[in-house]
Amino acid sequence: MTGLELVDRDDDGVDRAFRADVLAGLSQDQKAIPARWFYDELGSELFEDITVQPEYYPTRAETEILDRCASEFADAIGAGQAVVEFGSGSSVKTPLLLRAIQPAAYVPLDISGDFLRAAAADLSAKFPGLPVHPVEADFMRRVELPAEIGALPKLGFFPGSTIGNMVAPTAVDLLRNMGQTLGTGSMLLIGMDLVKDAAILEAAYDDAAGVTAAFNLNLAHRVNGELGGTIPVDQLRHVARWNDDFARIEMHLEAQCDITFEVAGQPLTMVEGETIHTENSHKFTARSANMLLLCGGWTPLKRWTDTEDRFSLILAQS
Ligand code: AVI
Repeated sequence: MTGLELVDRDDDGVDRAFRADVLAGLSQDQKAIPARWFYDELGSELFEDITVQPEYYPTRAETEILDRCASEFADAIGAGQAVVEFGSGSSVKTPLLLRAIQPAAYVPLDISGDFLRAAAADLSAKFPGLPVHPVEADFMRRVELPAEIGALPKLGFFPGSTIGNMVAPTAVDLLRNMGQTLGTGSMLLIGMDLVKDAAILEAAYDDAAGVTAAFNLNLAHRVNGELGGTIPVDQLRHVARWNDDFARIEMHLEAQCDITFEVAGQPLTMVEGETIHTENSHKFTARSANMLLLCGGWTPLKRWTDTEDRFSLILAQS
């Protein structure tokens, strides 16, 4: 998710939005950097690696649902839909859905042209007769869909529980924008990870192989590499903790001693134990998921979970 084509860079090639987010976030009492900045090339590779770690169950659980409940998806959704995927499809999940429901067209939507073209080519090869219309756009906003799919019924597909990485107002805005993009009467199939034992959740975000730690620390390396930062990365440690009040896993980078550094010429300090908050991953109950969807203008129709009740896929209508 490098988003090369839509990036606004200054004369030195620095991504202006990245610098603004990092400088604003590091000047707060609780230092923070938005999670969207994890996904440079290395961060995207590390994320792919996270999804196959034994402790990280969401990808396997969601894939299991798509595989096991294929005929139920077909019954609930019906054939002939234009499937609009928010974020380019991964190699496994999207084909499972497309095979299950036999759509009339597939529209991958992503801010990164590179990811988009790769996903579109991959899907075209797997489904030779299926019209594929990639759209390069920021799916957090309302998007104009290709004219070719204008007359078709629409199914939005938003797997992975990426909605969980947003605080409630942002999630509601996104759901409302998805409704506007897809139109009244359209459907949405959305992945939402479930609340469970804190130990299972914390392990999923702090795997024994250290891949999630590397993913988190890569953000500090990225700040150093792209914003002339001098963060002593080896003095930060990855922390993943369950916040029960907000039903979310939080990832932080914690200073192991007092440190001073610069970012884009700005002097900064952290005392021992102070953290940079880098990600929220909200977990849902059936009720809280329904509530969020309703706030976003979607009526839940049906819900599937994996055999161990770890993850849910919800079908909703606008
Ligand atoms: C992309 N997103 C749904 C992942 C999650 O589980 O919240 C990101 C992630 N962060 C650490 N591990 C995975």
